[in-house]
Amino acid sequence: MTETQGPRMIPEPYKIKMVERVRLLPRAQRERAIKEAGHNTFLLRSEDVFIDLLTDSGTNAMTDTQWSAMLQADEAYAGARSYYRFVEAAQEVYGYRYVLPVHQGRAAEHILSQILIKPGDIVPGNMYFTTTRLHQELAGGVFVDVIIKEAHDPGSEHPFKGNLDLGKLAAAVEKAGSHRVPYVAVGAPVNMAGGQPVSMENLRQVSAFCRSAKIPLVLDAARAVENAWFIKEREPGYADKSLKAILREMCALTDAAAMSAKKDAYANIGGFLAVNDEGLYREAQNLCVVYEGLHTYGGLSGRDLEALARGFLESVETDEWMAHRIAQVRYLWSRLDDAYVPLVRPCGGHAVFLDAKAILPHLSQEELPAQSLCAALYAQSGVRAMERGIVSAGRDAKTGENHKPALELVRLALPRRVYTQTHLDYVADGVIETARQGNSVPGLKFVYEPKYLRFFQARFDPVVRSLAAARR
Ligand code: PM9
Repeated sequence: MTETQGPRMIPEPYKIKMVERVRLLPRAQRERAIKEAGHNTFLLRSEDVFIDLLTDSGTNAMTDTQWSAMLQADEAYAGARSYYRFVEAAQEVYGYRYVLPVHQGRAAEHILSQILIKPGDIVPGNMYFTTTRLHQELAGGVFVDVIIKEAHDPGSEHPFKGNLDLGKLAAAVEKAGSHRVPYVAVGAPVNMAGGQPVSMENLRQVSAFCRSAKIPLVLDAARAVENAWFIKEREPGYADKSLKAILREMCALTDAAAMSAKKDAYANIGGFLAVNDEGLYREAQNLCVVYEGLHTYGGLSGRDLEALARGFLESVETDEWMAHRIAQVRYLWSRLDDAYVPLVRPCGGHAVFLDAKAILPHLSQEELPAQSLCAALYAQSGVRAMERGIVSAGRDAKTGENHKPALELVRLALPRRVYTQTHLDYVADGVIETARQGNSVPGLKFVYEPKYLRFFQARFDPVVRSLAAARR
């Protein structure tokens, strides 16, 4: 499907061999469940969720070939055949020289940050990601956002809203001094901006800048195949190239990658840290045994390594998987757009993002509109979504003040190969109805706020407003 053809669905390039029962609780039970979960969708039991769009991370349905590869796993502690298959597949698909398995993306971020960042360093990047920024901060660094301004505007139709602003990047490096910039981080696509892609042209310019400043460029490769799809679709000169070739071209412009393989690789767990520099690889291998396990399994079983190895190869063996995935996300996006639900535009790769500020204009950002909308959507429909606004943004590490992101979003992330068009129609109806009743949705306030990555475990209570305040 091309963009100009609109939201028509294309048939699934697979058929279903095994199913898992889901059930829709009655409304009164859903209201009780979300209250018991402290109005945080992360704290719901999954059996109480009808359609689970919390995340596309590790929630994918694997192919029969991935499952059968798992049976052939070598579970040796050291030097397992499965390890070599994993490394060779990752090298073939992503092209980096050295690949270190880790249990998931944040483990790669942890090891990389511990090795490269020294207290007082800055790390420029295209919009923060929760776990990435935290590991940079725990290592003593400060994240500096250098994404283009359009990324902070949900209504901007810029085709590559994930792009880095070269001017902002150069200014940040100039201000800190290049010796205080251990690396530049590029997420492609940018999760927190709405799954918005980075163009090859921009990657090329950023890469040239980093190489001339002798600063390594590190790719967050979690959904890089999705980014390759957008380059193919939107950037002149790429329409006839395979996703595999585009992905390799993207990676070749960077020096290393932190990878959460729970997304593009259609697996349930896993990740890697990939680098071209041998010295960095040796240091990473060494920290791996401290935090993850031996460098030939990195916290993963042989079964996981096998599923991942197949997953890497299958993610780019045909463009059909991605064509269908993007069509599904666009279908849901278009149904909501047709009903005038405020959304992040244009439609991104892995999820549909609702503009909670616009849907609940009666709430101030301190009343946590996106968190409130997530809770209301679950109560209305049994659909689980994720807050991506002020709660996710957390507090400034130095001042303790809340970060106040311009984007206050609810994310409906689509697990790969899990839900059907009928499920998406149900979700659309639930969102439309929740948005329609928007002004009756109460705000929320923290009653428990953990120190790190608060969105995962925080608890909330509804804000009770006086009648006079509600009328204002
Ligand atoms: N992303 C997501 O739902 C998992 C939970 S939310 C923290 O979007 C990027 C771009 C990600 C990501 C996880 C990680 C961390 C790094 N980069 O969850 O540790 O989207 O495997 O990866 C989630 P892990």
